[in-house]
Amino acid sequence: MFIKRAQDLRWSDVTPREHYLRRREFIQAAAVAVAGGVAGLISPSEARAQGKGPKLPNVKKTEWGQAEMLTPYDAVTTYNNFYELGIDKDDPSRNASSLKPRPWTVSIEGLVGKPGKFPFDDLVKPYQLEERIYRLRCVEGWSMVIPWIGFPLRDLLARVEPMPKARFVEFTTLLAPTQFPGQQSPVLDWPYTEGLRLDEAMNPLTLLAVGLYGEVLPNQNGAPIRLVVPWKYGFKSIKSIVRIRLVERQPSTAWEKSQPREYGFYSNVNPEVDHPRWSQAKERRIGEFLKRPTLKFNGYGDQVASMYAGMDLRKYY
Ligand SMILES: Nc1nc2c(c(=O)[nH]1)N[C@H]1C(S)=C(S)[C@@H](COP(=O)(O)O)O[C@H]1N2
Ligand SMILES: [Mo]
Repeated sequence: MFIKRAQDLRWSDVTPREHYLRRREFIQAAAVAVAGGVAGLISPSEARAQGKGPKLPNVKKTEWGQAEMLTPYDAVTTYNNFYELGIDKDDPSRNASSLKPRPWTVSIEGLVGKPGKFPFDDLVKPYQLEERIYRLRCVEGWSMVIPWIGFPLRDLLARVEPMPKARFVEFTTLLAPTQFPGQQSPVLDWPYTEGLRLDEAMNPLTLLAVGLYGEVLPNQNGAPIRLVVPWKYGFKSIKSIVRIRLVERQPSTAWEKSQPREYGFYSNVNPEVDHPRWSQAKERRIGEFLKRPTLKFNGYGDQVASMYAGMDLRKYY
């Protein structure tokens, strides 16, 4: 999101760096598209064979996204935003092995009847893993279609019994500068944090992902467990989660702290509300050449729009 600058730099100082980065990203995106083949995109039936890592057993197929063409595995796993592993798109895959996703513990705390520190396997064991093909729209103006594997966050929340006072959920990424070289520079106020309103967290679309393309989640995609909130800009889908806390007040988020005018708490995909520095009306689907129009709520309005009835989405961006 082009924020790799010292606090004291002025607008005029950073513009050339941004142009440079955007050009670089375009070139990288084009290279990824070529690597994915002429058409760039693949059908769900072609997709199963794509993964290269350990397979996840007993995954239930679902109807989600079956009509979509998928972004090739190589693009999904080499064109990433994961600032803990570096700020360029190819850094996370290059630096992926520095992250140790096992053993891993997720602490669930705050306003819940049954808090606990859950070793990864215990956390996941009760749930039937399912595959859901979701669109992911990055605030930078590109998008992908990814076959995620996971389970609804609401099932985990039900298990820990939220108290009536709980209104928001805060998520935190692992803080470990030895595993995450990016945390050795103050690019963001580490650890990365994100938040959802409780009804957003309980929405059936909101997924905790532990895999993609039939395999265990690659480190660069947020191993071992990350959020996927498909109607919001990609940065809400926080990676490598170690803490989930239920709270009464709206939590602050890493991007809001960094650039409050640019990145709000809600960050619903919305072509009608531009980013202060660029339009959000269109997007480039990685693997395609022409831009396509961006859909409100990333096309998931039927499932989520009612949560925002009566809210001014320009104010609550
Ligand atoms: N902890 C953490 N989570 C993160 C990020 C990050 O830098 N750190 N980047 C976000 C952004 S901007 C996007 S677009 C998505 C990208 O997910 P992907 O690499 O799996 O496609 O992850 C999001 N989650
Ligand atoms: Mo993003």
